[in-house]
Amino acid sequence: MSLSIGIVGLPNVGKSTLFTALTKNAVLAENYPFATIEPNVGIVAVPDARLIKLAELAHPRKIVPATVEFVDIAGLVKGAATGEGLGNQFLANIRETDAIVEVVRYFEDGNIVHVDGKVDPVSDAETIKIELILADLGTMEKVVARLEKEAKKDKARGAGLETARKLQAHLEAGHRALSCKLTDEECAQAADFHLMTAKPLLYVANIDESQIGTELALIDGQAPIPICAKIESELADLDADDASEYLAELGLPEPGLDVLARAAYRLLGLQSYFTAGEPEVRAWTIPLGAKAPQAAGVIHSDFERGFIKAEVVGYDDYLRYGGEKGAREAGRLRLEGKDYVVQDGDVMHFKFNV
Ligand SMILES: Nc1nc2c(ncn2[C@@H]2O[C@H](COP(=O)(O)OP(=O)(O)OP(=O)(O)O)[C@@H](O)[C@H]2O)c(=O)[nH]1
Ligand SMILES: [Mg+2]
Repeated sequence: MSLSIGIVGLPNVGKSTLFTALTKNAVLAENYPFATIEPNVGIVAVPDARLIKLAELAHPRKIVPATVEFVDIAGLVKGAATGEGLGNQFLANIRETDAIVEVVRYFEDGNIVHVDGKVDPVSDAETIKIELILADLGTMEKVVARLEKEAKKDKARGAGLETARKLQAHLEAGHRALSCKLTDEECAQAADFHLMTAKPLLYVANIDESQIGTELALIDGQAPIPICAKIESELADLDADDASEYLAELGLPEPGLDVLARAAYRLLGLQSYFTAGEPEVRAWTIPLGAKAPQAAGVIHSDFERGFIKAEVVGYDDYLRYGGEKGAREAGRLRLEGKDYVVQDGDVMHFKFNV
């Protein structure tokens, strides 16, 4: 499962600064060096300290973290949906991402122009919300026209038309598609429309050093994740020791990027399980509630198709008994079948037959 996140926001709020910090961040990333697909697409390792602990016991040749793809686009401005600025043409680049991170400017800096003349997070977020809704309305206009045509020829093919109209009305009322109540079937149809406002959204408050530790007001009912993009990009240039010293100086327990990665996982209802052996210790991304065969399928579809059983050691047991061998001897290695609901941090081996 390749998880992808689009970065949006007004111009000059620090999107590219955050993107650069994310993609420079070398934590565990040697197996995924900043993989540039296009200049604005970066593959980022998901920081997970558990990988290091597992590696201390399994002595693998390499460590492979889970990854997230970030896509940076140009800033959106008021009127983007009707052709103002550059941003709107780049929205297409993030149409197929799984989630959106919206960078909102909190930092004050007279040298950095704010497009609307003053720093106002709530109003800025409202501007972006409106532009994204307008972009979605543009999409829906085309979708509805197409489905109407198809429905005329063949009723069954117009099945999504009602859903499309429902979403259109919801967007016209000024709401995000995400808040539209849909049945499972309607949801499946709506997925084809690739609406921006149907994606889960995280706000990142790009703050000043002086704002570290201050409480931030909610944006549209959500707590923003405070990140000092400028500091993060400086941190990314330091080696591990210097970075932790710098963090301590600033009074930060961990880099903001780690907080962001975790928040994104939570937002999307994801978790990790691990495989640990001599070739590699590796994190795999699965949805919360995934069963063993689905987890196996993330490694290879054959593993899912021919799933027989899984050998599972809980993360804590793996550490407590010094690895797989110890856990097995202590009777803490379980055999689980196809209905097993995988737990975050499980260390797993799959038996399969194809
Ligand atoms: N003082 C201060 N400046 C910042 C901070 N983050 C970014 N900047 C500066 O703000 C300017 C714009 O940052 P970018 O990251 O390019 O902004 P952007 O959102 O990508 O802008 P567009 O791509 O034009 O939409 C740059 O000069 C950054 O150095 C911050 O936390 N504090
Ligand atoms: Mg930029």
